Amino acid sequence: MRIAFAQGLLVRPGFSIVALAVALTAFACGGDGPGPGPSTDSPASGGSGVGGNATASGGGAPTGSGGISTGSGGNPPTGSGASVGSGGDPGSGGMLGADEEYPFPANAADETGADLWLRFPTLPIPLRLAEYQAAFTHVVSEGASPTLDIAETELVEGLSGLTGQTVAAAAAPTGAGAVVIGTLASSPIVAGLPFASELPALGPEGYRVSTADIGGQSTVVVAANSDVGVLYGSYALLRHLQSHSSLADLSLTSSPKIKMRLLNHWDNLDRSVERGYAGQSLWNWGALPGTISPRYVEYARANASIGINGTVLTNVNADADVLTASYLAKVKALADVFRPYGIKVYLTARFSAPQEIGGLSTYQPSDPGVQQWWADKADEIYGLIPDFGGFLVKANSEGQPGPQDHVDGANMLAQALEPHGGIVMWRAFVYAENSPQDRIKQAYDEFQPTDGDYEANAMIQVKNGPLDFQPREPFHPLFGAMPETPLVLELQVTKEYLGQDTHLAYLGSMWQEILEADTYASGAGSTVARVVDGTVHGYEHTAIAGVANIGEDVNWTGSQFNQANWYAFGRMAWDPDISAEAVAEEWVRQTLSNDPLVVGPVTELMMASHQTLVDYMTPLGLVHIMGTDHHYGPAPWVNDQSRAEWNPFYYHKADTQGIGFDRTAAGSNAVDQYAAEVTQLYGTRASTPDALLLFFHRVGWGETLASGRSLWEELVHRYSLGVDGVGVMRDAWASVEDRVDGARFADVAEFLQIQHYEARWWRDACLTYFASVGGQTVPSGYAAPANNLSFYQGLSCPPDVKKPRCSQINSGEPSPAITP
Ligand code: GCW
Repeated sequence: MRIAFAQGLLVRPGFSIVALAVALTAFACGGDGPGPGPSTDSPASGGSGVGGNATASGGGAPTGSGGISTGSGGNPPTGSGASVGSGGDPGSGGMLGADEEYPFPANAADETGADLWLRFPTLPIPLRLAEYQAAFTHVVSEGASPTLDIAETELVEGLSGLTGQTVAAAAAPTGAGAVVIGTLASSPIVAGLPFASELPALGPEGYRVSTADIGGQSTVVVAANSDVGVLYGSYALLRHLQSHSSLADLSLTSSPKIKMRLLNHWDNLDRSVERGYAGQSLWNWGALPGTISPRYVEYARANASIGINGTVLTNVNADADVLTASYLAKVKALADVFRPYGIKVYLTARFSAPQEIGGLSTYQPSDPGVQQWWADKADEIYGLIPDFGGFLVKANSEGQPGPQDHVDGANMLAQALEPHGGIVMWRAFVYAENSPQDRIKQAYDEFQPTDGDYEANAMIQVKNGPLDFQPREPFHPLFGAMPETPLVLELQVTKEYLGQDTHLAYLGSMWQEILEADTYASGAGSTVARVVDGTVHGYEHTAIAGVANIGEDVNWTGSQFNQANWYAFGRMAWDPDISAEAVAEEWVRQTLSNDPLVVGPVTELMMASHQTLVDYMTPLGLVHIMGTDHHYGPAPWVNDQSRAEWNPFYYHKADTQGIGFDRTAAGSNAVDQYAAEVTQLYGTRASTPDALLLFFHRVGWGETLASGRSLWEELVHRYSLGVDGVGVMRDAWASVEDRVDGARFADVAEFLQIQHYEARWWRDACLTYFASVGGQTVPSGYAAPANNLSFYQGLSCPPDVKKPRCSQINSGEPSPAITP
């Protein structure tokens, strides 16, 4: 147990110091890995974690994404310079951090966040600084290409910043302090390294960064098989140094486990962004191709630094115009900017384009004219962009046009792209307009029977869960169910249902839950990660996509902490086995500070944040109870939408008896879409983790849960934990005041204040509603809701995206919700 960040804590009025100390103690422990049981009382507990391998042996032991531990445990920070090191980055090797005392930063200059994690301030700790100054004096790039030039420039600038001395490019190593970069083919020095014969096994994008004796001098070498591998290795070296890590035994060796690591922009041609909360689209179509914004380069650079190697520029709710000649010239201009960073461009293909912009009378794939139109279009695109990645398609879904048959549609596009090496990614996000079938079953029912019917360069893109990017869902049953068809895992980086720009929710822990979930497709251990990286079924093509949260805002993502989700997506796409916590710590070190009194509390608050949000929004497996259309605030009562499955009521069905959606054999039997082990786990009330309880089961208000509380009491408890959890996050953030710059500190503090009010809004709106339909009252020991149900039902705050959206609920003290 460590309570390091309690020091210097700012305690808000109305929040008792005893409660705070208890909360912080709970917050700082729980780092022993998998939590044994389903529920604890700490706001930050991992008790509700679903746990990737919870299905193993039927025990349902939650892995507890919220169970947090920063540091190796043996080195409690005392404020006098102890290090907070994680177990290290499996992809980069070595412990992060330094053991020196960090000085209190005197008036850190205000930052906007525009630099993201690519910040290179001179080290404030003298021993490590001296180590770096001796190790890095010049950069030698053996070989010449736009990509190697970028790597060289990044190292020259990054190393100059970190060392506070001029590190220059040089033609050859001269004396001590050279960094040599190159490929086996471009660099005689690399080709002559003792480990040169091991490099080919690292593949086209892998790298090895280590120290070698060159001409009698110990030299850092960044070696790879391709120029982009050198670029990735250069960023890995900088990341290591930005974390103030030792150069002793330097060895950073890594190759990506997933081949295509893509951002999906839902950006429209008018520069609006669907589910975007960071301003307008970066792509200034009106000014392209003539004007290249410097931000295109910055964007490419940020993506390359975390291993993203492709970007779908346009919304899946597609506009055919992007396929016209004038837009393709603009797309080419972007592709030219991104290429040296190893990033390929993809487009969304509107299925009716042959009719809309091609003048044909139909767009059905059986028509030879339509087939020819797409083949010609592919030729035209590749004539401009020889390394074009391919098409992403949303068809027959939410009003988008499509073929009569998914297989015919996907295969027609695949055939058009095939001669050029392109890929089609066909989305499985479909649900019928008028179907009595449980919505979450429909994608599986439609796609699973088509397994094996697709061309080799067609992939099916599947959201992480069967519903729609909820704060928590089980994994999608298509994972593991399509052995002959490569599946793309689609994650949503933009937090459509998770507080959007304003609420702090680190998604790494949620993604880790999904990636670790066991499909049992080929026995135990067939996790979603192993399906997606091709191990389980031997997929030739492998891909992962993240719906981008990026826009024109100065800080790129609408909030400082949403940057961490972009970062985590890239790092986990490269290595789906990396721990979310290691990624969070890396991000904090690069973005905020290496001071243990920042790294510890901020990493911990990030790791607690997702579970906290789930608790105050949708605990115990509730889903989709957000306001209609904007999906921002609570609206569990809505039941007047034209399509049944657009109503929150559809998902919880609360009445006088109980709450929850029965998806067992007695209900919709959605559980049957999983492998037998998972069907058994989730189909059985007793083995279903509380975290997914109401997703799979209908439960009576008075039924007792593992905690010993009734369902109603547990609901009250979870909602209350969530509110108080935000209070703990605020206190953790308050503890870093003056240790990070004032501007970013204030940005985050302000959003956390809003989040605290809005967590209470969620709690009180949901509890007053469920209490009214269920005939329940809030038990003693918990704060009474601030207002009555009609107050909450009468609010109409969003979709106004100015902050705060809902000033009516911003008053008083939201905590404690669990009263002393
Ligand atoms: O979650 C829903 C969103 C839509 C989105 C759709 C999809 C692009 O609310 O805005 O449309 O998912 O993924 O296609």
